[in-house]
Amino acid sequence: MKSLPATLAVVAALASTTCAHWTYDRIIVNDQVIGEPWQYVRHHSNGNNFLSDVTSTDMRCNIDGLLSGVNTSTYPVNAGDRLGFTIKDTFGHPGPQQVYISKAPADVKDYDGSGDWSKIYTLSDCRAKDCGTGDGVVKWATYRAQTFNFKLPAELPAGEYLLRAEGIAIHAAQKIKGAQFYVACAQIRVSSNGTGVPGPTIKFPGGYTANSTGILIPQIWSQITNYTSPGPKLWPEGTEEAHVLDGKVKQSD
Ligand SMILES: *[C@@H]1O[C@H](CO)[C@@H](O)[C@H](O)[C@H]1NC(C)=O
Ligand SMILES: *[C@@H]1O[C@H](CO)[C@@H](O)[C@H](O)[C@H]1NC(C)=O
Ligand SMILES: *[C@@H]1O[C@H](CO)[C@@H](O)[C@H](O)[C@H]1NC(C)=O
Ligand SMILES: *[C@@H]1O[C@H](CO)[C@@H](O)[C@H](O)[C@H]1NC(C)=O
Ligand SMILES: [Cu+2]
Repeated sequence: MKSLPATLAVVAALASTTCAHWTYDRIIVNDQVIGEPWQYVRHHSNGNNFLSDVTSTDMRCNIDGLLSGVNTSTYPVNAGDRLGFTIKDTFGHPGPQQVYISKAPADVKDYDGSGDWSKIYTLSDCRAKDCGTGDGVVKWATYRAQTFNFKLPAELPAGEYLLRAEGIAIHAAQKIKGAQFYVACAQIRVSSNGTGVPGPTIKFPGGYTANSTGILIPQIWSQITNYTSPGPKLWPEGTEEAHVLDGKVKQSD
């Protein structure tokens, strides 16, 4: 430990505490934090705890997240809007942030997330100047994030959707089931003239395995020099992973 650079030592210390856990309880629309906690995000019963079994249906919207849709409101947005989530309390472990979307066949309140999911956002390693340089190991753009924003693709067709935030902590990912998944689903009603076909898609469970790239990582997390996130390619085709946190929110009301 003593020989580690100071910044790495801080990250290492944080990785070993249990107060570093989180969940997602509100959405952000065009920089405005919307509503009350759990008003538009399905209130799961897992608190700030993580999931580790990628074969469980809990991977969709967390524990009890498939039941709580009836008690969750659906927020109207436009395709192309800037969306985001608030992180309760802090993204306190090393790893990426991802967002998936899945269209409900009818009212999203009743949707069990068993359909197709496409990935529309990944925030991964940090390549900005303020992440430091030097030893080449991965630094995380998610480090201590409390909010993050991304674009809802303009090509997304109109309809009701589950919008699934997924943070992955990799500090114990050298073992099977060591990766930690922090998951919550918002309900949105999308107005759009878009005619895109989201894909490639995966299912939850099914799309991830315990030994997928980015989930089982043989090397110790603090020494990896690159990171490949699990899941399908980002949609729309050609979308690149983000490497800089966009945590902007308006401070008014
Ligand atoms: C939904 O809300 C009703 C009324 O408050 C409550 O009785 C019920 O248990 C809730 N259901 C879930 C799944 O949270
Ligand atoms: C759809 O197209 C109409 C007509 O061009 C436009 O008025 C409307 O704002 C568009 N809706 C969205 C959500 O982009
Ligand atoms: C990945 O895990 C599955 C099931 O746990 C196993 O069947 C498969 O052989 C593993 N693949 C590799 C490359 O280790
Ligand atoms: C780093 O890249 C290599 C080559 O593409 C890949 O095999 C390996 O899984 C990556 N490491 C991580 C931690 O994603
Ligand atoms: Cu932890």
